[in-house]
Amino acid sequence: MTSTVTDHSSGTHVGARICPLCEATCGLLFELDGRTVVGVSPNVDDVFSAGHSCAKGLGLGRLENDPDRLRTPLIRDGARGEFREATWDEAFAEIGRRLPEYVSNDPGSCAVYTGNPAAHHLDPSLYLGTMVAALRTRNLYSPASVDTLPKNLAHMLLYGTGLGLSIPDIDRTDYLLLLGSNPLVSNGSTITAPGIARRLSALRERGGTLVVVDPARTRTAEVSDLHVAIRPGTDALFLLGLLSVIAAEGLASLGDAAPHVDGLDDALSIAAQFPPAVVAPVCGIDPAVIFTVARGFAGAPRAVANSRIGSCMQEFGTLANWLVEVLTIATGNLDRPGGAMFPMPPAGGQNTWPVTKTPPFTFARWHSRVRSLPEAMGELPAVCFAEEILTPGPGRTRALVTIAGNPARSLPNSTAIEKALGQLEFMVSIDCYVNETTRYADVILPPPPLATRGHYDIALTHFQVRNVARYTPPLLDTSTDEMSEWHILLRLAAIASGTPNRAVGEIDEEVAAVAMRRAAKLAGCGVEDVERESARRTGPARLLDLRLRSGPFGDRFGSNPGGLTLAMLESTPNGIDFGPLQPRLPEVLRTPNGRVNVVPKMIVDDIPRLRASMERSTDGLLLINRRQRRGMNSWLHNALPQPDDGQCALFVNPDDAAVLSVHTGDRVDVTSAVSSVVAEVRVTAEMRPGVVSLPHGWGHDGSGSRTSASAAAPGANVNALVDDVIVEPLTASPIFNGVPVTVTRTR
Ligand SMILES: Nc1nc2c(c(=O)[nH]1)N[C@H]1C(S)=C(S)[C@@H](COP(=O)(O)OP(=O)(O)OC[C@H]3O[C@@H](n4cnc5c(=O)[nH]c(N)nc54)[C@H](O)[C@@H]3O)O[C@H]1N2
Ligand SMILES: Nc1nc2c(c(=O)[nH]1)N[C@H]1C(S)=C(S)[C@@H](COP(=O)(O)OP(=O)(O)OC[C@H]3O[C@@H](n4cnc5c(=O)[nH]c(N)nc54)[C@H](O)[C@@H]3O)O[C@H]1N2
Ligand code: SF4
Ligand SMILES: [Mo]
Repeated sequence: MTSTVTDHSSGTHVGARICPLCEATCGLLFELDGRTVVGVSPNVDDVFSAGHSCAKGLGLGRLENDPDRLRTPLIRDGARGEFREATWDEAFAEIGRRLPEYVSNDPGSCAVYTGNPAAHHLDPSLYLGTMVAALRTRNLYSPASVDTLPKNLAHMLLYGTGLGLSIPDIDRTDYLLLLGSNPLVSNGSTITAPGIARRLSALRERGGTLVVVDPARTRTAEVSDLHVAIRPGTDALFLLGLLSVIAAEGLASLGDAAPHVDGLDDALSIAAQFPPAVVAPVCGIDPAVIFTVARGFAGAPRAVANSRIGSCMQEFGTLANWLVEVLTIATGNLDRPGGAMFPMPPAGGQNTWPVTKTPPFTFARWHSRVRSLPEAMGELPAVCFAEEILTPGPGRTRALVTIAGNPARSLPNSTAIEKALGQLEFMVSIDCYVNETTRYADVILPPPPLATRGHYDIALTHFQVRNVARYTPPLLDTSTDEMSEWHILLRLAAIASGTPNRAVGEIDEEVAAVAMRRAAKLAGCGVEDVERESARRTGPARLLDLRLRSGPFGDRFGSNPGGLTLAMLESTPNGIDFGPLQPRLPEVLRTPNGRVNVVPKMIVDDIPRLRASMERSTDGLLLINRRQRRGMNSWLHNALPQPDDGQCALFVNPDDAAVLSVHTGDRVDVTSAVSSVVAEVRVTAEMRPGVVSLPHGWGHDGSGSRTSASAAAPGANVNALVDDVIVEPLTASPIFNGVPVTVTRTR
């Protein structure tokens, strides 16, 4: 099927659409009958995903057509009143009446929480900043600090930017060491590689090796050559063990990166203090495994290590993520095909923009009010969210705007989060459901149908395993009762600025003027050239066009004929492939001296804490998390059929089940230092002994939500158990992988 066709005979129409749900960014085809999505199929012609998709993407029609989905703004009547449907004008009038106080009288008292889908969509990616500036607040939160922050910090210290991550070149490697990730379920994270299962089988078919380090025998572990069932939270020790072998056996070599790297010997002498015989018992594995992996990794022609959420959101997350890079660097695998490489995001990014002065170190530039926890990349750690609302005093958060987020289920200590949401004086949510979070809002503004939006995943192009540019244009205009998210954000900005009647188009011109000046500078041309070239566009399409044309493949507004423009992508909805990743050292580095310092003091200073942890008792159960194929964090459970009731069960190893005298189907209380939840047991050898697991994003209970299907099978909310006080100290990230718990049969 071609990507954009109109079938006049039946009145239906098919158009290309990049899936906005996960990091794989698959190309799909939407079949529309009028404004209704009647079919979704994989786009076999997409240059990147080549026909890959999954049940979630193919279920987008169900999501769009879910009867529980909001299509009209809602306003809460009175303090504890019910929601009522409202017009857009009424909704903005209510916001206009109540929001400005938190900007003009008490700046900073309105916080903003931006959820995961906002990171995928163009409108919030390009216009959120305008609204935040108008709100005059630094109280910004997002899942970044419950998802990737330890990895971002390690990369910031080593390579100079938090988003410019090194990516495993999985299509060309011979040895992939994967820690704390289950891509056969998640479809990959901080690696954008649609059809990752196929890519991993290709690795093994060409004689390569896949090693999976995970306390659970996941689907990915099942297809690996070696599964290392590590004890949660011990990845840093395991990695030090590998490096100690590499040091002792003289296997280290910087390869072509040598001229740009300092401090490797210091890193290796640290590692030498953690030989396999010392670390293996704490990791709960055989020391021989560490020798095997170290020799295999160092001996492979091309090898790369990669870590994700299991080794980020844990007690030693920053150390572990730093060591992943050190291992890759120490074996000569940084910045070479088959190793760890830096993508070239076509719409530009911190590591493509030229260095004019020392780049800012975007960490700990300010601190939170209550606990003095450090800012990271412009945001406060999400573990501050509840206390900033609940703790009295000047600067208290009194109002909140949420965009595409469900902090009541995504953030640790949900009891405190919900208490805090309940104490807000005013709350606006831009969201398509009344869920565990938005039920506390005073006004809810629904986003328009997917088919009305253009899609280009700006953030994820930083993580692509090939340099690819794809844009799928809107397939429909917004109808009179719908509003695009950029309009919503700019209307909120106008209200927050005290000019509620200002036209959205006027604010957009102001935003674009700044973007045009920047684009002109990047492209090395005059602003008049940029203005002339982008005269016919407005909104997100104009801002994206400016970024593409001034980006690394761009046409520079005419001075690089044949270069990339949005118009080019509009006429090629299957995308343009610029080929495999290319070496980028040293131009990619944004560290103060333009070099890689392998032993950043901030991280190395954390080693004594790691060493001290080795003395602790390893008795007791540790809770970890898992993802599910039909879920996307907390929000697909209502619209997509879920496989079975038991999918939310607490997974327990048979040995532990025997000690606890529990069986599959029993109900148990799972209790942490913070709270307790009830879950059903599933006894399975998937878990290593001493480790139990629950999925996150469940707990669709309590009153006030309007998600009828998921309320019928609510599941247990794992974040009720996760601590927001005991955190990973460098980044203040929650430790949801490795929560000490007790499990007892429910009475
Ligand atoms: N189907 C589906 N896909 C998704 C999502 C979803 O909810 N559902 N969410 C999306 C999002 S937002 C993200 S960020 C990505 C995340 O993508 P991934 O990082 O691949 O996420 P998980 O599948 O949770 O895999 C984490 C793994 O870490 C393991 N683990 C737990 N503790 C430890 C530990 O201490 N050490 C080690 N080595 N491993 C540990 C767990 O057993 C689990 O298998 O997935 C995305 N894709
Ligand atoms: N214990 C534990 N906690 C975790 C994790 C874990 O593994 N374990 N994973 C963490 C991770 S990696 C992440 S990313 C976070 C996710 O944290 P959140 O982003 O807070 O949670 P989501 O469930 O993704 O919520 C998405 C929200 O966006 C709404 N939405 C969907 N599409 C749109 C849209 O187009 N526009 C608007 N305006 N709204 C939309 C949905 O209705 C839903 O309310 O959870 C984190 N929390
Ligand atoms: S793998 Fe991810 S991007 Fe692809 S169809 Fe599924 S949810 Fe969408
Ligand atoms: Mo995430």
